[in-house]
Amino acid sequence: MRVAVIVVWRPKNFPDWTGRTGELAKRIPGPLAGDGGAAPYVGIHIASLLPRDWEITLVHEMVRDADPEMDVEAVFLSTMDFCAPRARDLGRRFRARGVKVIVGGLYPTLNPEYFSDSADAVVVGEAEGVMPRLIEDLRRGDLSPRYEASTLSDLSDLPVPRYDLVETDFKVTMPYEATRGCPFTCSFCVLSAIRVPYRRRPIPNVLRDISNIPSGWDWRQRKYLIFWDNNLGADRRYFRDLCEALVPMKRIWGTETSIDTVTPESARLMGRSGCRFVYIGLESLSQESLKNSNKRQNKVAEFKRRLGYLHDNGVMVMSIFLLGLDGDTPEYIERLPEMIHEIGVDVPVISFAAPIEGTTFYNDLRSNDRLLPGDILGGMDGMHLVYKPLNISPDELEIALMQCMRKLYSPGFVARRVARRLRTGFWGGLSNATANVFYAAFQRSLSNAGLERIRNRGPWPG
Ligand code: B12
Ligand code: SF4
Repeated sequence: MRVAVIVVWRPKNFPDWTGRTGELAKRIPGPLAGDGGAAPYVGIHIASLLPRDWEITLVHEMVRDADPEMDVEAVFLSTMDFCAPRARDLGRRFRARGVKVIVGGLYPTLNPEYFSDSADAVVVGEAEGVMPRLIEDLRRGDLSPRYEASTLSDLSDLPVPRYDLVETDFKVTMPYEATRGCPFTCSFCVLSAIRVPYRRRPIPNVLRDISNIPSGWDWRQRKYLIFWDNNLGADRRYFRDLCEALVPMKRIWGTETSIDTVTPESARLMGRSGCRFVYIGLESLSQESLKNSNKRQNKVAEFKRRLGYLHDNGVMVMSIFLLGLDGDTPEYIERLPEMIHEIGVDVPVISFAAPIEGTTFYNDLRSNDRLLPGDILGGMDGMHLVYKPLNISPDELEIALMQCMRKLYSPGFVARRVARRLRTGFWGGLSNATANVFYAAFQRSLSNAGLERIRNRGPWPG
């Protein structure tokens, strides 16, 4: 059978999610605009669950748009919420040509009805358990409209992902998965809507995947790897064993973990095993906002000390901050760039909190009539304000986000961040400078595009 696995993303020509059609927005560097750094894990994983004798084309829309005219008999679409309108459009266009459409992922799990006229089958929950029956039904031409995983997937025998199908357009790392889920339930996180217990894969299987490098990859793709997990460090013992197992592999790696998992011991092991960058959702420097978001594991007073453990071991920290949480005031937002610098974040990223359907955050906003009326799915990329904030006006908050981005990536702030890391070593300084130069162009272009969009639109439409 000839099929395509498509990881749906913002198509390059989509009108106004980021305003990238505007002149200023065109200056966003290609790899970042298309999120073309590292491939996601989901596409190569879904492809690995399909029969080996099928002819599979893998399309990551981060690097190229899917072609609805492509010559296939079936497509497997994976989508998050803000890409769902695009997934639905693609689904309709494939179906109009008689191509069978199967949709799965985080958003179809939350809202399968959304795809009722754009998919032949919607997969709710994890893929592994339902795939054998789905494949059989597809072969027989008799798909059911809904496939729902009745049990949690067994992660002990996942096949090696189809690394051989990844487009060479991705710039650096290849993705791996060691754990699934997260022990926490932060109110804005999709995992508070889709509750799955925290699970780990056997470490030998993870190492097996890492060693399965197709010939023809360049040295960077062999050397660098990223664990696209939600919270890799959540099980301390497992994390320690994984780090120890990685030491002899001599790789450079990065991951995501929560701040409470960072201790002198874990940071030392991370450094020793080659971890050089970590993505930590600090989310806010207002303890009030963190408390309201049920992110109790994040203690603002500990941030600086814990980030220091990582820096001491050569690990660069990238962190996202959400603007517009319920404890945020204009004074807090005004001070935020300086506070972020003060705690030592190397690469800060700022966005609005996105109220993902089904989360506690979304439900609270909806029941208090604070959501923007109409269809907000397309605006859920963190760059559009889709709800009424509590302690600041929406118009002020929109401008504040753009200004925060500009300030954090002003030459002065970038220079201070790079200089700080240079003092701890040449390589740390160099990678920090590279990341900051990229992100400066990205965040400044996003903020220019956002301001342009707000100017053209006028006051906040809610
Ligand atoms: C890689 C990644 C990205 C990549 C690409 C996204 C993508 N489409 O994969 C990048 C870096 C671009 C990205 C960006 C963002 N991301 Co992201 N990302 C991830 C990450 C780390 C891994 C995704 C992955 O491959 N998972 C592994 C697969 C196996 O899990 P899964 O997707 O749930 O798939 C299972 C099932 O859903 C199902 N399934 C999935 N697809 C399909 C398809 C078919 C056909 C079938 C049958 C089944 C099926 O089967 C799978 C296996 O059982 C996840 C965290 C995580 N570990 O999931 C966050 C995550 C998805 N991201 C998240 C967020 C918040 C974001 C941002 C909004 C952050 C921000 N504010 O900037 C941005 C997007 C905004 C923007 N830039 O415009 C959230 C939730 C997003 C959401 N809206 O639902 C997550 C869950 C992280 C978190 N815990 O907060 N992200
Ligand atoms: S710690 Fe991160 S992954 Fe876990 S629930 Fe909170 S936001 Fe989601």
